[in-house]
Amino acid sequence: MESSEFRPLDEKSLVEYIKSTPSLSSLLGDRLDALTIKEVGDGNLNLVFIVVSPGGGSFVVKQALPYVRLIGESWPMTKERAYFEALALKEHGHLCSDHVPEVYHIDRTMSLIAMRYLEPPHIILRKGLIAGIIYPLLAAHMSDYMAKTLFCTSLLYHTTTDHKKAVAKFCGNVELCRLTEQVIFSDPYKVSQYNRWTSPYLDRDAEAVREDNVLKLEVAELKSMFCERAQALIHGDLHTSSVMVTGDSTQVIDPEFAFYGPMGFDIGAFLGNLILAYFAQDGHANESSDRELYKKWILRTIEDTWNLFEKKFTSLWNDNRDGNGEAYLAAIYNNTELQLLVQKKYMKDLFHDTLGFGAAKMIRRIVGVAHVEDFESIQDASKRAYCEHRALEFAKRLLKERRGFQYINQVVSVILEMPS
Ligand code: ADP
Ligand code: SR1
Ligand code: MG
Repeated sequence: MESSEFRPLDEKSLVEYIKSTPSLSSLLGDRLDALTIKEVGDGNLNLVFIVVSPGGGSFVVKQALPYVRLIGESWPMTKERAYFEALALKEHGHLCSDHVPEVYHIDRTMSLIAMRYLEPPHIILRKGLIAGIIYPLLAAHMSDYMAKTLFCTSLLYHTTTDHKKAVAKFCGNVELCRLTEQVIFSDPYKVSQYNRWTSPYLDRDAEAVREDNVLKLEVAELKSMFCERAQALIHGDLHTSSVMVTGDSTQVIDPEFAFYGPMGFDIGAFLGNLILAYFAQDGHANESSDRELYKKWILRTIEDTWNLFEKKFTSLWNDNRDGNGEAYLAAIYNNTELQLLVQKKYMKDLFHDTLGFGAAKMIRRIVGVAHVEDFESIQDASKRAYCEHRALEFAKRLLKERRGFQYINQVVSVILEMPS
């Protein structure tokens, strides 16, 4: 049942909402009088309530407010984002149900989604990376998620007619795309009221970003690709706080920025955030752990994620060569040599897009509006600035020199070579 008008919920009014919504109350049995409800939203944008009934039923309710929570009501933002998040969760869940929480209920008027509660020991991956926890299946799971969702929403799998229809469905998420355009591709490269950095240590670094013509040329190319290339249905915000994990489960949440965009934006977001986690480790090292082994695991995960992604994506391509995909018609790309050439070029371009977007995502987290806990949790400002400076220097180099890399292990070698 849809509500007739929007109203922001709190822990009390949510109980009434659940009682009047059979698709939700039926998940909780008949003990609606004794629900435990807690607002746990620690993201930048929305309210998130965990609902648990004494009988054991549970779900999460996520509601979008008409502004950016991180900043407040002075930064209005469409609450329609909840509708696009629900659409993307459903579409990606259909393609990769192992790694996307099930959606139980959508109320477009209330800008609200109810979904599976990813119960403890699930935690946000970024927090696990800060705590130094190893996730042996992370690369396998994330490469699976990205290969399936990106391949199966691209023209390698769909007809151009189906693709255009799907693109049109997500065009309405324009405000969220414009937010990304601003905070990733524009603000870090100019003076903006929202930018911040670890001052005074990084004052010169922030200024250098604003004065770097080569960097500005490169970021313009990425911005244009982000705005113009409807390559696949991307998550749109695939950083390490959009992934919840245990030792054997990996779940991707929070695709409210989803739209048809460049695949490299998702892969780059994930890898770029792992690289941020790597550079933050020196700030988390202490007497009990120097984090050296953990740093090695992060680098291996970066390599494995790309290599497994490439393998799974190309094998989906090979398996579906005679399917509906219209990007490379079988009648034209009709011999093995040509097919290999085409595939090699596609994957090379995707790799370079990935590195470019990954680098841009790193830069925005150091000199832009929304920072990451990996660095923010380093109390000593000079130590934090040291870690951020190295990450920023690496990201600038990656953005400028990305086309020179052929393999992911070469990227890792440059990370290891960064001066202390
Ligand atoms: P935002 O859109 O504001 O970034 P998120 O979707 O990232 O919000 O959710 C904020 C927090 O709520 C997450 O960091 C996580 O702790 C919690 N959360 C979100 N979805 C779930 C879920 N399905 N199960 C358990 N916790 C969740
Ligand atoms: C105001 S920028 C807020 C950021 O939080 C979201 O998670 C996105 O990354 C967005 O860029
Ligand atoms: Mg989030």
